[in-house]
Amino acid sequence: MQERLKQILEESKRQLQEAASVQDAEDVRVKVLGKKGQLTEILRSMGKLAPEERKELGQAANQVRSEVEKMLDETFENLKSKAREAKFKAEKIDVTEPGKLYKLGTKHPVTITIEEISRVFKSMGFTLTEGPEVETVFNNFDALNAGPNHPARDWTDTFYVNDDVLLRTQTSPVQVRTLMNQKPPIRVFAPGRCFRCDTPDATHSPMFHQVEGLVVDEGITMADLKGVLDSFAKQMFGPEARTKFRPHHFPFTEPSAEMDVSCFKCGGKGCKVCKGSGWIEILGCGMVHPNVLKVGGIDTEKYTGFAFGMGVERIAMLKYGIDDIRLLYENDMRFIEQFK
Ligand code: 2U9
Repeated sequence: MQERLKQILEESKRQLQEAASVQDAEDVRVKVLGKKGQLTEILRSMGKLAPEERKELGQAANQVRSEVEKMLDETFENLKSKAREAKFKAEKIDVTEPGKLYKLGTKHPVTITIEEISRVFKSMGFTLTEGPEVETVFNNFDALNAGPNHPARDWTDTFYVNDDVLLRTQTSPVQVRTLMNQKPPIRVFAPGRCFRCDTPDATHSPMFHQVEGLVVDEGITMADLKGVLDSFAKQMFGPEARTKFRPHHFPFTEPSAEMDVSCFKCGGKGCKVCKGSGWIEILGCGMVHPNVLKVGGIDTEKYTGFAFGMGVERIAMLKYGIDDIRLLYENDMRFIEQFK
């Protein structure tokens, strides 16, 4: 038996020296010390021996077991550290290698313009609001005091989904929703995509963007409208910008006006950009018609309001000197990249 123990020890030693992987060493452990391992069997069979023999053999077997365990520990540690080293070698990172150059995209001029307009109105305490592009005919026309025969309702001007649903022709329905869901004081602006049945040309596109705004509170007058919109023009086009208001007509406002800003190219002397007039039309505005306030259940004796609307593409084209609206939608990177 002593001879067998010696043999197990020698064999384990040799096999562990030859072990090339953690699995090889584990196989040796199972073969010698596992449930049915060579040494385990010997230890188990010792119960049958005479006490004298048992003691002697027990000591020898335990000695072999502790030596095998020690060798196993060393081999495992050794193999694991070798595996770690090999892994580090394989995953070595050359920190001096030049990085990949990723091409950074740029913001679209319409996005830049919406962000600039938004910054100005946010600074004046307006809250950004959004709404669906597919709207009800009620929110887009009826609520805005556009009578049943209003020309804009014509199917040739509007993309109808069915008799009651359409693609919004302006962002006004967003403010209609606000009027119906909120109580004054209201101070919101709504940027977004709009749709009209227009054949594309240098100044028209069937899809375009607007920013509209709405203020409703006690004691709001035309002076508030002029103050806010003059301040907007100065923040958007520079502190030297002047504004003037010309009477106009919209069904949803009364009185209504269009606002011109002094030409930011020539300062008002007259040039190609302002077509010699010194003024550039940039938005429409007015005091909210009482019929529109009533849709939101607002007491028109107590509250008044003003509203405005502007075409984003028009402002972007004026600011960046773009002479054809279609350039904005062609996705030509050589064009887009100029607006960094
Ligand atoms: C509510 C009440 C009033 C929004 C307004 C304009 C004047 C306007 C045009 C500018 C150029 C549209 O893109 S454009 O063709 N818009 O002139 N929009 S006042 O008035 C509202 C909106 C909602 C509830």
